[in-house]
Amino acid sequence: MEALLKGPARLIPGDLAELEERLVAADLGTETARAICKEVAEGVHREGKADAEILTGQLRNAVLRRLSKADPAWKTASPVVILLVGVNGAGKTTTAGKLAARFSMEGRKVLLAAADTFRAAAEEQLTEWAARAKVELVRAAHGAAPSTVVFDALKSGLAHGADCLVVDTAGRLHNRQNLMEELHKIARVAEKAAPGIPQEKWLVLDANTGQNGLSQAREFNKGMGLTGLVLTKLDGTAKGGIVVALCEQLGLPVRFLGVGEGLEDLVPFDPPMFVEALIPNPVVNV
Ligand SMILES: Nc1nc2c(ncn2[C@@H]2O[C@H](COP(=O)(O)OP(=O)(O)OP(=O)(O)O)[C@@H](O)[C@H]2O)c(=O)[nH]1
Ligand SMILES: [Mg+2]
Repeated sequence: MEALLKGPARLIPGDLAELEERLVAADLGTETARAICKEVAEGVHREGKADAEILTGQLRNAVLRRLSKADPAWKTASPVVILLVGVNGAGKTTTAGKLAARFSMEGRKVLLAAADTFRAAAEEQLTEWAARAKVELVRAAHGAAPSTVVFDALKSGLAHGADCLVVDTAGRLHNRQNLMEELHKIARVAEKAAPGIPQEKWLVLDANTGQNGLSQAREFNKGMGLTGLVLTKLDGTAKGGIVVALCEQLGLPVRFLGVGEGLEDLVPFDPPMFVEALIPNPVVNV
């Protein structure tokens, strides 16, 4: 912010252009970046002056306003079923393991369902996560229909008092009709086992995907009606701004952020904390 401000007490068009450039570089997308800059300029105008602190404050407010409010209803549903979907390698299996560990620590009886029956290695991977998270796992014979695994998991899980089912699915491209249909089938079959299930359909997105993540989210949302997002690999990118663009353009709540490969590297999305991390305090020269 200090570096951005050329004049000591006011914001000039050059400053705004540079701010916009930086927001775009942080992956907020041109549309969102432009709208935020406009709001910041108006805010600074209202304040009557522009120093780094005022600018930071205005910028934080403009971003915070765009971050969707999380709706905590899913936390209290019992049993709650969470379906994790997304493109290949986004971090679904890792997130399923981390979620299972977290929910189990919170005192829930968690069951993991290996509905990625496409690759044998996928079930192995989830089996390892189940062991790490110390939760039960339901898997089927390799090649079984994913919906069968979910149905079995629901039947046996509910019979044994599980109250939280996390479903890992195979990676798929949002434009593959038959693969999207498979997700519908999982949801339909689940609903047969217990009405109103699955309550949650979360798209797992690699934060490094950049603006392409937006179109992925749009397509998945159109195809199956998402209820939330999980952004992964935020530990390896300085481009967390994609979260802002996603919230603004899709209006979907971000549920969790993946910040590493370990069991505990998953944090609930907290808008004010996120904004502080995205826009740090200005350096005060003494
Ligand atoms: N640094 C970092 N790596 C992550 C994170 N989440 C997942 N990964 C890594 O990303 C890679 C892919 O993760 P998976 O969980 O296998 O992804 P997936 O979506 O299940 O992949 P497919 O099942 O093949 O579609 C693995 O090497 C993970 O360790 C994260 O938050 N941070
Ligand atoms: Mg996987």
